[in-house]
Amino acid sequence: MKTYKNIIYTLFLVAIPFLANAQKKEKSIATCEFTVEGVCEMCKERIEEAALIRGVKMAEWDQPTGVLKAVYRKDKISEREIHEAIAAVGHATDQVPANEAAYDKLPKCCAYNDGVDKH
Ligand SMILES: [Cu+2]
Repeated sequence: MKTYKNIIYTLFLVAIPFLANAQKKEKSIATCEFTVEGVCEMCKERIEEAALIRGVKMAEWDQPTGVLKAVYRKDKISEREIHEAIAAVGHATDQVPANEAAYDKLPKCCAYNDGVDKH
């Protein structure tokens, strides 16, 4: 009977750090929403791919509204870094202007600054 109690006690002690860790992870999850310039399905793929840097769990860009929603670990990265990663591939966000060289390399249908119609 004593052994049994010891086992339970040991399991309990082992479980504490796991639970504490799980809670910490939970707290560090953040979501953000911001506007990203883009036009088409290709933009969507490019933007979402760029947004998925280390620490980003989920990124979804809504084509009609241009709003990007992201879920990320705020203990690993900041929202600003997501903006910068997207701007680096040529898509301006509401905080970071697009990298011009990358923008110039975008396919014509994605050149959101050059008066393309949304399609
Ligand atoms: Cu495009």
